[in-house]
Amino acid sequence: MPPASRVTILAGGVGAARFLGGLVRVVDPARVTAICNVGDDFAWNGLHVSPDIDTVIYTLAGIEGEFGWGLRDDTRTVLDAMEALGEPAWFGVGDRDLATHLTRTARLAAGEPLSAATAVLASARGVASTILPVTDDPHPTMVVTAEGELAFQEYFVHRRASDTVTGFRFPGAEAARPAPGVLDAIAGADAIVIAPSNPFVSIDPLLQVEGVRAAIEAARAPRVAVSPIVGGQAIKGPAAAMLEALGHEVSAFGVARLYAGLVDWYVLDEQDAALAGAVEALGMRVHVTDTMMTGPERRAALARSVLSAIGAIDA
Ligand code: FO1
Repeated sequence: MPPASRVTILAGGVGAARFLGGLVRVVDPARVTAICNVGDDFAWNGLHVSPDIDTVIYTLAGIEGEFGWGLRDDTRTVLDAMEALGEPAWFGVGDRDLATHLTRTARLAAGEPLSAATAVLASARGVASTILPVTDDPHPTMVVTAEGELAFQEYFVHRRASDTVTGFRFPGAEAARPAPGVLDAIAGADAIVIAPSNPFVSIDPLLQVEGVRAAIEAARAPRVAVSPIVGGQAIKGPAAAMLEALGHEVSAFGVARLYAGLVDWYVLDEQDAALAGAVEALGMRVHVTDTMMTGPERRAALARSVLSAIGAIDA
């Protein structure tokens, strides 16, 4: 690829982190910018936890936990001790992960914006890519369910995504401004990738921040989305259940419809090759490839395949 190529990726949780892990094996990591969702952020015992940012940093540093989040081989001495004190322990913060949350919270308390604290944490882990929160402002995702409105981690971790979802609310969206570097990373990119992330709770919160959707629409670079749904099922998480509950087709096509007008290309897994015509009819070009990211080689192969399809690297 030309040495100057810059790739900007809209990132949610584990799926995005895995794609990024492959991406930095095929392009210069320093030319990669991840714009991360902060809708999952929450206060854990007074500490500011940014799960999607940390998942991306840990994965790029090669130290992510066995389920894709948290730190590998982390211990839970503090969590166990808190549980013994009668405190809730449904959110599994490990001992070494705690260091990240303490550092972030201290920096925020000292007046640094989240983007600055994130840069410090990424650099300390040896991550050469630019990791940006989409906004420095509070921008939580609220999940609307039959049981009422739930903060994202309450819905996802505490209640194990068991409630039927009827919608989402982003109470911070109107006031949220893009973090420094976000709009430039979109405007200056040579390729823009929407990661195989949940369209409702990972990608939509990014698009809700003022100027982000417009910047993508105006971008000169090819824009590509990778389907997070394969064979009618989410690779990870509640995306398929959300599609169904909200009345969308539970398929890669159902997600493609949400991105119509926003991307030039859509990437389908080989299992979903039969959907290519329907997706093309939405006005997107289709690339069919193996999107299962079960190891470092397959992740790199997917990134290479996607970037070469859209002409951002030589095949
Ligand atoms: N996900 C879980 O399913 N259970 C947990 O106990 C949990 C703890 C946790 C701690 C730190 C962190 O950065 C992420 C954590 N996650 C956990 C993942 C988190 O809920 C993410 O929001 C989701 O993976 C969606 O991206």
